[in-house]
Amino acid sequence: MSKTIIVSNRLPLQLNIENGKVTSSPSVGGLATGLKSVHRDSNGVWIGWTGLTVEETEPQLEKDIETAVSEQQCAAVQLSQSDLEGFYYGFSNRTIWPMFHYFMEYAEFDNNFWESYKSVNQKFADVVLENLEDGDTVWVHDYQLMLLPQLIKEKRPEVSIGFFLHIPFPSYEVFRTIPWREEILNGLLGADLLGFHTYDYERHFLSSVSRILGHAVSFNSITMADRVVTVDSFPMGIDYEKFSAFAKANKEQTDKSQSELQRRLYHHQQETPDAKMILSIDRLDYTKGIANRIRAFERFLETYPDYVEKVRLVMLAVPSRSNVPQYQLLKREIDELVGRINGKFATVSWTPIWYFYRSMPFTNLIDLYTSCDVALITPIRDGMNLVAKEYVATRTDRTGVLILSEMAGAAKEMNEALLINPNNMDLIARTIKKALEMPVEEQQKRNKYMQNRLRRYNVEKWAADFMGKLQALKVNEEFIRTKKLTDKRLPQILEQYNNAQQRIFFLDYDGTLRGFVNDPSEANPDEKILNMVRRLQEQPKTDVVIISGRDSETLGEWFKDLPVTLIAEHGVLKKQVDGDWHPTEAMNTDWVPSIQPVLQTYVDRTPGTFIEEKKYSLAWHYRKADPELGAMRANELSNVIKELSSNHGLSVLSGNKVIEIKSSNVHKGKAATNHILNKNYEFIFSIGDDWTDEFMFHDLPSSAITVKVGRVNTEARFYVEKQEDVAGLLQAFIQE
Ligand code: ADQ
Repeated sequence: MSKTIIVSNRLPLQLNIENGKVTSSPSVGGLATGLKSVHRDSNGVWIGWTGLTVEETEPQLEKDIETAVSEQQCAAVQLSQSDLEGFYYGFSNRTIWPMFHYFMEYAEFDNNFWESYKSVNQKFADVVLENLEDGDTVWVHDYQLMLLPQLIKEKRPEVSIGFFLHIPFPSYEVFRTIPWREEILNGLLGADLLGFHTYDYERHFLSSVSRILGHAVSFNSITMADRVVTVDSFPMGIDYEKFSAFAKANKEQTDKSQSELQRRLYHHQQETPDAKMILSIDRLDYTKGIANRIRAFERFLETYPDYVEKVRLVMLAVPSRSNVPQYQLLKREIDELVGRINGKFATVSWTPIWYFYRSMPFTNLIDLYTSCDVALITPIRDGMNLVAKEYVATRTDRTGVLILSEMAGAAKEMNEALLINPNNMDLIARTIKKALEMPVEEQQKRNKYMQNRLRRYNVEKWAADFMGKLQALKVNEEFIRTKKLTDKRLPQILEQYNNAQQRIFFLDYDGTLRGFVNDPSEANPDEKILNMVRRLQEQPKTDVVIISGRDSETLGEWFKDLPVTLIAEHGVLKKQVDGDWHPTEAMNTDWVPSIQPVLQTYVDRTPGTFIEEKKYSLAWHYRKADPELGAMRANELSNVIKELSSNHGLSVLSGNKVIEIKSSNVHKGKAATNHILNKNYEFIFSIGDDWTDEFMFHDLPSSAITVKVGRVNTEARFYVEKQEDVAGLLQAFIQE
């Protein structure tokens, strides 16, 4: 049975070694919960690091550790102390983490970190490949493993691979400054499906791919030479039922069963029934805006002194990455700030900030979530932020107010929260006041909306959605693969070719016979192409037609020495061997003077674009324009022309980085079928790469051998992976 392999930096387990005995228990993090069914039901394997370095592992315990790990359906990647330094504390957390969170000034570009990142990604790849069987699916998680998809794809191209990034993907302007940007993008593009928390991160990623690697991006798919990669957003949820059930149980517990923390919190509420508590929970990380939050709380107390002794900030900071210098600095800054503010405002009976710097058991988290009237979550940048969602989920009576930074991915889904800019202290101070004074009905109304959404789109749904999409892509990919023109299929086609009395080839030019170049005027055929076409034409009983969107002058000039038929401008003009150019239909060009100026305004506004004037059509080329601006303007232009064209009977064709306008009812399909009318071709072959060739594939008789260059959706019966494969294919029909 095929299984799913999940890969993340850390394994979802806790190893306990006591008196030489190793045991393991599953850990309960959000990701582990969400992926439980993917992991357990498919008999899957989770691959990652145990948390113990090679140096920390006593040799006599190695076997027991392996057994304990495999009991949790996991497999370990062995990391040394120096791997950890370079790969984890180094490249992951001193280069990628700050860059992707827009803390560029914290980022270090160190080649040793990069080398370590590469070699550890390779270690992960080795363990994945060892565990991989036919039909398996691989799901890779997060920024520590961005090279892994490619490392797996290279070795096992048929394996379906998903990747999810848990942190933001930064804007192109930031990402482009990373010295290893191409390698990182190529690493990620080994996946078939790439998931992000929000559409913005997805957009940033697509923009980087298109600008840095130059791949064609359309909507949410990236067309590479031989594959299509899909990109989508999947906002991660939480285990809603768990949080809400624990919160209910917390309310119902007796004095005895209460935790120490809960007792303290309760005591505080009893003593000062009017006082309110504001909660702040995060890992101690500079992205979380903890210092800003404390300062904003100070501003609040200064601006609204009536609240002194009436409000307390309960702040939990979980120790994190304390080996990284920036985190040590931050720790010091927070300690000092808390000390200063407590010193400034404290009274005999009141301290404004309760500060805990430690990890807490789950039940204590629930104690805090359920006891606090307001949650103040103000990251400077955050991929998603699950704490915000958890707080709302635990408010079983629907009271409580969430103040949330706009810069957290969660803000995109939690519009009913009080959204703030984490750098605006006055705004945060005002919002704290607003939250404290919000009527209960309003609190409940807002939380109701958010709870409904969180309950519906929980973490399991998130995982199922991602896997569902990956599965759908796999099925589609398998279907497409059935059309691949493999060496196995070719003999049958050659047999038809050999048995036929009359044969004809329709060959598209750009993207088919010739690869794309930036300047279309420099794409003239070289000797190799001319030779091949000549020799194909020389085969007995064989005709060759070059059928292209090019203008007749260019096509005529390029192929002037070859005895082939030429069809230019997408079927508008035809030139038989030794004949002149003639329109294939009665062509009308009355529309040109009114449409030309419209195109001109697009050239003026879009640097790098130009108009090509053909005999019966106009083309607007944007290959050299900024890819996103070009695509946007192309879309706009095509809508404008469609509106204008109804009186003229025009059609607008979107080709590869070109918009072509011409009279309707003329296209390659019509031209090709007219050409074979009343002739007795027993073998018809047509090949092309773009949308305009689909007319040929559609209109030619169903017995025709129609071949698409590239594996995107097509009406053709077959496809070849890339332009470079075309010569080899045509060569098969050339017999000495
Ligand atoms: P984090 O940066 O770790 O995650 P977050 O999403 O808030 O941030 O998740 C923290 C988790 O830790 C929560 O589930 C919370 O309950 C738990 N937690 C917090 N304090 C704790 C404590 N003291 N003891 C035990 N558990 C505690 C990264 C990205 C986020 C993204 C997540 C998930 O930075 O943006 O939301 O991954 O994709």
